[in-house]
Amino acid sequence: MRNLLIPAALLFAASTLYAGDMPNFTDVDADGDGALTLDEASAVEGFDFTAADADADGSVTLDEYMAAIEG
Ligand SMILES: [Ca+2]
Ligand SMILES: [Ca+2]
Repeated sequence: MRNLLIPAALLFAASTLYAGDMPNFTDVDADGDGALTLDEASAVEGFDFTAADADADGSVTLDEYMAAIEG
């Protein structure tokens, strides 16, 4: 029973990600400085930091985050 519950939870998490249900920028920005570091962004499962960082300055702004999660 326990072994069946874990994959079900993972499947559910994956399906919500594909539905575009990403966390709010302010929730991910742990220190509230208005930009996401690689560490902060790594808390978002399935988020491609390098792809989202459009100007490659090592941080993801709100604009870059929104563009990334909206595809
Ligand atoms: Ca931050
Ligand atoms: Ca950037």
